[in-house]
Amino acid sequence: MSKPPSRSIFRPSGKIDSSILQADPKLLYEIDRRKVIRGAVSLGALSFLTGCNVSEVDQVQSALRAVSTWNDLAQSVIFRPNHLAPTYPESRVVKPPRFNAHYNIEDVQPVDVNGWKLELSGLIADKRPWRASDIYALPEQEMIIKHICIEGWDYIGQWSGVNLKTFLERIGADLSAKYVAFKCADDYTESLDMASALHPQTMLATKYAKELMADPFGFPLRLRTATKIGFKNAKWITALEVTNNRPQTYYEKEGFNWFSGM
Ligand SMILES: Nc1nc2c(c(=O)[nH]1)N[C@H]1C(S)=C(S)[C@@H](COP(=O)(O)O)O[C@H]1N2
Ligand SMILES: [Mo]
Repeated sequence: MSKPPSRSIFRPSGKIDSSILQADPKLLYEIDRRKVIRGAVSLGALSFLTGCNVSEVDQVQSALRAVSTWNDLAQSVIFRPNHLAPTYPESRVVKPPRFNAHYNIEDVQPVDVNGWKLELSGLIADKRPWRASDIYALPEQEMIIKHICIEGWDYIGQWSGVNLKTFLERIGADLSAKYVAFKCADDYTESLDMASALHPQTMLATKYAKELMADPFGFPLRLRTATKIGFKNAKWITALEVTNNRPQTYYEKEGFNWFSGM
């Protein structure tokens, strides 16, 4: 057996050198970000850890994918349910928010609030759908938090809306279920583990900087959580399901880690 070169898989900057492995950049990003194998990991060590020949890209990719799945479990184990993420002063709020979606802002389909409903399904006692006006009447919380997108940008935003735990209690959701899943007015889907859904800084947001949220930012209802990376924050929500069998999410199908805590 030829000995793999002892070059580090990390660049001097500490980032994984994806050119070495030619593996799926999203998986490498994920593993790098979560620092799962941070340290002086060499190609030799990687072949030892994964049990595969690092020159076989497919083998390395499937091993890394297994790391990402394992990472969901590890992240959920280390998640601290009442540990608060940093908040910021109002002077740092970016107005308007920075837009992102997996398509351009010109292609956002405006939501007609009169026809809009939040549909409920799954392990919920009261599945009556909600109109926006009824959601606006719920008690509000406000938080000024940082949104971090995996594309490498961030902004500080000021969000208000009903705390998700308060809402789940109100509809009689089974809080011992594993997941809360969302469908959106576009083709987007997302879901949260229940512990993150019940976190004090997770809300169904309706306002940005104290004003009703504008169309590109998720009008009339979006998720805002301080404990997850940008893409977990589903915009233009139309349906909420409480379930033990979560459907695959949009970015998960694209190869990103599902838990994506921060
Ligand atoms: N419905 C829907 N929600 C979505 C997306 C999307 O394409 N569709 N993009 C996600 C991504 S990748 C990011 S970074 C944030 C962007 O939120 P913002 O417009 O407030 O910056 O929305 C997330 N939620
Ligand atoms: Mo994102």
